Amino acid sequence: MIDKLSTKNIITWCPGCPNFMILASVKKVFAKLIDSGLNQKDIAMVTGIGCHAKIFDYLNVSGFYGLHGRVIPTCLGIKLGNPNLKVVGFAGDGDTYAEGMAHFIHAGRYNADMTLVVHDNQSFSLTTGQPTPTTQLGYKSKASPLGNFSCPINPIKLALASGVSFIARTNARDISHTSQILRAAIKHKGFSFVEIIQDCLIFNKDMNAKDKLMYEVKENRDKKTAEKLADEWNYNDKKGKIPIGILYRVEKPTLNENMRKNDEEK
Ligand SMILES: Cc1ncc(C[n+]2csc(CCOP(=O)(O)OP(=O)(O)O)c2C)c(N)n1
Ligand code: SF4
Repeated sequence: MIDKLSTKNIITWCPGCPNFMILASVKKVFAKLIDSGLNQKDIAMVTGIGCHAKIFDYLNVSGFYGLHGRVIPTCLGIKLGNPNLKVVGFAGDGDTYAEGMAHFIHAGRYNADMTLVVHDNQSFSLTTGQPTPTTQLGYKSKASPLGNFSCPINPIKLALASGVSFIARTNARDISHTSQILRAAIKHKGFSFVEIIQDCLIFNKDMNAKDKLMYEVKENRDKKTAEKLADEWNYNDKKGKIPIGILYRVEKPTLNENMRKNDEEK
């Protein structure tokens, strides 16, 4: 099955880039879903623009190679147009938390049944390493020669505040754990957000190699515990612990269910 998900396109990620591991995890999950009865044609993928987005060229899945910052609204449009599709968006941290930030917040409120996978390398890598909203203070690049002046945001806390119903974090290098979490995210009824910590081997290398800080948590359904887990790492340094796994999950009506209900009540 995995072979049917591959394309003949030449992969242009830098050798050793953890995006290769993310691609392997996604193929594993899609292959399992298809083996258990999902039609390959019923998966729709959306990407932004960035190194992460090249995954579109390497996966034999229908979809939309979208605009930078617009992964979420594109996914939403596809889901509203055909609620039977499994819609999965792949975005960068620059993509999601800079130009796409408003969409991320509203996605939590809407709770459409779709999945957002953020390849977080704390850098705008395709455009040669400018700081993104998750880049650490002081990071020097061509675009920030005096060092980054702004504190990073914490996307897990933001997702909690926005009402996201499934929030998870994984390590790109751990294919087995990442594919397990992605599978749970895709099966979740509602908006699922998976942040994949993905080192960039070329830009913002100071933030790489955090594997030793990471530890797996059991699926958590308690909001207060989720807030504590979110606070354990601030994206600004390589201190503290970095919890990975399903950090928060709650069941609530999806956008399509709410729309149907309002329609029936008319
Ligand atoms: C609407 C729009 N804004 C900005 C750009 C320029 N742009 C293309 S890729 C990119 C950086 C991507 O960074 P990120 O989303 O973090 O992904 P990465 O390359 O790190 O995977 C930017 C700013 C664009 N192509 N289109
Ligand atoms: S620039 Fe960074 S994120 Fe992009 S392919 Fe190379 S290693 Fe991967």
